[in-house]
Amino acid sequence: VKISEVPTTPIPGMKPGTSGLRKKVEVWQGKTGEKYYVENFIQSLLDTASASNGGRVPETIIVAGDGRYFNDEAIQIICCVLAANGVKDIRVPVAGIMSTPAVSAAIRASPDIKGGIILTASHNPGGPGEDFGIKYNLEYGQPAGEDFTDELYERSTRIQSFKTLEGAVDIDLNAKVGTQIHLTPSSVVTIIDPFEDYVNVLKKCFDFPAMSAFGKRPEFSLLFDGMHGAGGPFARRVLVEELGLDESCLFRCNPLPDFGKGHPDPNLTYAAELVKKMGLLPDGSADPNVDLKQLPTLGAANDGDGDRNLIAGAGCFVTPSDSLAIICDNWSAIPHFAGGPKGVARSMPSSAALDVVAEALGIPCFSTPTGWKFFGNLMSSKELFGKTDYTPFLCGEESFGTGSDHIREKDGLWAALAWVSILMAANKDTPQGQPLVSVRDIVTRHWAKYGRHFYCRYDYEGVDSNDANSVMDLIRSEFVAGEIADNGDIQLVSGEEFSYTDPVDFSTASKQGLILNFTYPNGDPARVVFRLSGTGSAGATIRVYLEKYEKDIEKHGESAPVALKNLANRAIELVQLQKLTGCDAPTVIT
Ligand code: VG1
Ligand code: CO
Repeated sequence: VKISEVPTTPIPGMKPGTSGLRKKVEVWQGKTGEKYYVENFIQSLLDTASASNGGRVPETIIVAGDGRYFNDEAIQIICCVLAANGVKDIRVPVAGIMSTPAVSAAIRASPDIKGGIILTASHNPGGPGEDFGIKYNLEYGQPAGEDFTDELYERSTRIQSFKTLEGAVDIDLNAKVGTQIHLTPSSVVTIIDPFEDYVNVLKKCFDFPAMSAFGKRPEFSLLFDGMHGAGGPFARRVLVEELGLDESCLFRCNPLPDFGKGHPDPNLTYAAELVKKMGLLPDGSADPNVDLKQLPTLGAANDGDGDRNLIAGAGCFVTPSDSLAIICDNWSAIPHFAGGPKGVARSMPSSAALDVVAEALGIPCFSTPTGWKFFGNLMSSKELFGKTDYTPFLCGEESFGTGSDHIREKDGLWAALAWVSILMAANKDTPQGQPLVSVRDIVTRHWAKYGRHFYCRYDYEGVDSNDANSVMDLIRSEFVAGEIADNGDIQLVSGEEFSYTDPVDFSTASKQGLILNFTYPNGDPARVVFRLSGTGSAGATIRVYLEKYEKDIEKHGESAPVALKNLANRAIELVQLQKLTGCDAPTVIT
């Protein structure tokens, strides 16, 4: 094999967003006119990694993907660029597939692994005409921060050549674990076991023998929807092979390049089948015509790369913000949190349900910008910065992301196991043969204790970018910079733009969401947040996050979209969303 240096020209638009770079797969394939898209991006990435490593290319890198269309071809291209640049030890999982949390676990388990290239567009659909993407994780397993991705982007705008191997290279992704393929005399690809490190980490978080015994109780059953993403094989390995649950608990757990033509985003809209199987209507309320006793105790779903989760009980959808707060309140059910979490965090648009639990526990609760990379420093404050240790740490986002410091990514399967643990603890005194304390019981008791944070999100997908920006500009000029004099029924009291200073390394992030604060006639506070998505591949998505606190237990039974309807109407009218974008209704309500 010969290493060649191929001349290339910069390709515009290689700026990673909230989580990696996502584009239509044809763009990555070079079919839209820009040759060498993958090569340009990976060379820029490697140059960035080398620059922060004293000019030396990282010696060991793991390359894995979520199995979406173009996964295998991209792995071959990337391995050639890595080998040609002198990366000595390239690790690729069997079949090229690993969930994002599993990659994070693998990096953490081997101190010699310096980075992880993850081929995924996460919850975006895959297949021809759909999305492909690449994320990069650093040492310690955390997603690369904005300092890294900004530099990568900057390098991509002045790249002149990339290195690769001349001639065809064929890496058999279905070779046995331990197989080595020498790409150059000094670069070798090793096929690794995708599961081992990750399963070991989960075993430390949870009590597997006790969960296995609980799983055998006839009153308990679980339904796990892999949405044909990378999480499926991991669910099989853990739920069936480790915990001994019946095969029938797995639904859509075989990865498919186009996710079975589905949209692998575990929310009320896109996980419609699971939602129905759990006795829920599309708005998340219980279907009155379904007998809840016949349904699974717990339902869970993952996204394309296995880092998101949806949690539901029989006739009970648990919003991600509530799930996070309930896990926090029930920390004693989860061995990883022995002694109690020392810190917790949520993304700013997530509800304040976590905050009230953290306050009761007397622990710090951080509010961060959207995206898991912002939790990394808090979780690693001791190991990387020698500062206050917040571990064990719990964090999450309203976008169906939940996790802890066991790795540095959100973790869909972990969230499902957290709920199995919570159910197990709640039922330690339930006699055999008696109905179990249910997910619904746990949720309603939580609301009774802390009050309910009604929460829901409207997404307006496929909006023209200029129109979306004009909505944001209007909010800025009228409600953040401007004087507010509102006497509406639900009264707008203040507006602000969220910016963040990382408490560990003091880096800053600005323009992270526009917050409108409201007051109901009875004095109850409410909040609406507007943000533009940073994970799309075309056009813009406006996200509208709605939240209202309700102490009165009599009112906790209402469905969230109904309870928040007036607030939504009021906010959407104030910001002239319909007029500026031409959108009459959101494309997703979750
Ligand atoms: C979305 C979510 C955000 C999440 C990100 C990545 O970002 O809102 O909370 O961290 O996706 O999730 P945005 O910018 O589109 O709102 V994943 O599962 O893609 O890694
Ligand atoms: Co994801």
